[in-house]
Amino acid sequence: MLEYSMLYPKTTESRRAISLNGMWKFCLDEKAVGEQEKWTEGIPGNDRIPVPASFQDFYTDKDTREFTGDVWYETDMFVPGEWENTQVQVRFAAATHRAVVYVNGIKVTEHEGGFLPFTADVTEIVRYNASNKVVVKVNNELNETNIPCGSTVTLANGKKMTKPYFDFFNYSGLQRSVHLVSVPKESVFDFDLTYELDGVTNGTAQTAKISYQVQTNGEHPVFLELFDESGASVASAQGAQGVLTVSDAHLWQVRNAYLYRLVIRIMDESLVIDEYEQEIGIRTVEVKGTEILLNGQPVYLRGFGKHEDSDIVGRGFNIGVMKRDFELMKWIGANSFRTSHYPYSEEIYEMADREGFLVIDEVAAVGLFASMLNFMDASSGKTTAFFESETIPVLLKAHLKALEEMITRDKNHPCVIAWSLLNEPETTNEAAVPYFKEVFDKAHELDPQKRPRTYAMIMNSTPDQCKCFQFSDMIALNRYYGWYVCGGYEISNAEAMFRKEMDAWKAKNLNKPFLFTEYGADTLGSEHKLPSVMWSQEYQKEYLEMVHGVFDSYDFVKGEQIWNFADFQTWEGIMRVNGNKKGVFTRQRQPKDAAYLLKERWTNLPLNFKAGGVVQERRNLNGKFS
Ligand code: BDP
Repeated sequence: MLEYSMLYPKTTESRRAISLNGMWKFCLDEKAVGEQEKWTEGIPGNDRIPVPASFQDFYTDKDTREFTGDVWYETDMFVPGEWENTQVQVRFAAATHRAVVYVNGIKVTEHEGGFLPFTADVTEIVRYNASNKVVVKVNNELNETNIPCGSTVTLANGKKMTKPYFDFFNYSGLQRSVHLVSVPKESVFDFDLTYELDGVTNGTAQTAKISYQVQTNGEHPVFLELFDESGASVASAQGAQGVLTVSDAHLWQVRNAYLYRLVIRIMDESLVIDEYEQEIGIRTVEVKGTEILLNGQPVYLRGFGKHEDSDIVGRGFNIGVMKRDFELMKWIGANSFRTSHYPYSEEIYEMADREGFLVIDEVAAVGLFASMLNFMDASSGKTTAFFESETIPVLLKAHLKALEEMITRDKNHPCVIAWSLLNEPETTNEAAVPYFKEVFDKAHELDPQKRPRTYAMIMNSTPDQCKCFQFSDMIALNRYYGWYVCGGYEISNAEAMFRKEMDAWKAKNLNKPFLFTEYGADTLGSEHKLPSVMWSQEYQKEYLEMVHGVFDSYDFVKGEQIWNFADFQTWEGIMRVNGNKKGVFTRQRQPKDAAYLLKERWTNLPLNFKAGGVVQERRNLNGKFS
């Protein structure tokens, strides 16, 4: 069990949450002297930087952008006097990739892993009704013992540099919100919900049973109450575990969400000791044969692999960009996305709950293939014996901990319909098998709803080579036939190879749904060419017509999430033109030509496309239809 609650900070009758977002003091620790020079009590200089944000893209010099090592942040926080006798915490929604936190010069916590929340209990350390100093040392080095994997090298000039085994810029810092929190001494720590529906018709269930379990740190009784969208109370229950029964329940549906408000209270007679509330959606999710079922109805996923990435703030949570992204996803007819390649900011899941998007929630286990060009290398047969390395046990420990943090944080979001436990690991070697077993078993054990588990499979994880696909409840393929393999005028060969692989999967008769979690072609928003060449907007469309035709030929393919929603920053190199350009939208969130082609297809595909294993009569949805 985790030492800290993963519940999102909220102000309620018993709780207080004060945002510490804003301008923080900031400095780089170029000589790694911070502790020695007592920066723990206050950092040098007078530079200020926004939190939340990645620190990299504000500055005009390259050494700062590429800085690898420790960076320090500092702010002052006023702790109200009336908070004495409560638990006082500082809560970081993320610190990438690891952090040590000091309050008034005293170390209060440290955390490894850059995309999940952690909390420092500062009850005994803070001065009440007074100002207190928070100092955070954040380190952004990459290694093979933490996720995401990569390495850190030292250049001839003595400066350090990261070499990610993944294709996105190593943005870092305090990229998500920070809160000062007061929670009663006796409080709600965690809760689980599972759903059972009876008599489902047209988005309602005659009866919905919500089995719950609430974890508190005290003995007082627990009460639950559920309110509908009009504010009416529709169910209540007493006890730390039990069942809430809702009659004529509105179901949470794809792009048609209905959210109930769950209020959990710990009571002492008529006195509220603690109160926590969260919006929840009533829905079930399961995989049956080759179907993905939501509320028992088959769904076909259409959408994106995304990134948290935008101009200036990098991977920093940007509420405006979040809004724009959801509007674009709605415009284009998407209904889902994968949080490639790390769990996203909590606000994004709240928005997906509200907008009815289906989310495949991915832990940051990317780069488990020791290559900076794994997308190329895997296509050419390179192997790196990754899972044979002696550091694997340490990596596995970090991976399992991140998994526990992610599932605990996200399990009550209706939008989360599946867990992605790795992205593009090297699975051509038996050594991967025991590692996978631990990770997949752990996810099952941690998730009260037992949602489907998957991992995104790299090009050389083919039916004859891959040793691990049996672990997935849904097979998720990342495929680049027509881009890394046989691009341009060779696209007809690409299609033949793609179909050959799909035929081999079909022959295996796995009786599981298949998803494409990645496919795409780099495209420069500036380039047009008739006839097409690779990188032109025309080629991106021709490529999509080819892959859509392949998808539509196989009735077990139950979803398509194109790579990528928008262009995004990567490390620099000959394979990338100021970033990865596979976006359907530019980094500034404007459409490329392919966006209109996708809109035409996705707004016409029925939600239950291919339901019942029948390839339905296909209209011209821009694939090559037979
Ligand atoms: C896959 C990765 C993804 C890359 C993509 C690409 O999962 O992170 O950005 O390919 O090459 O290898 O564009």
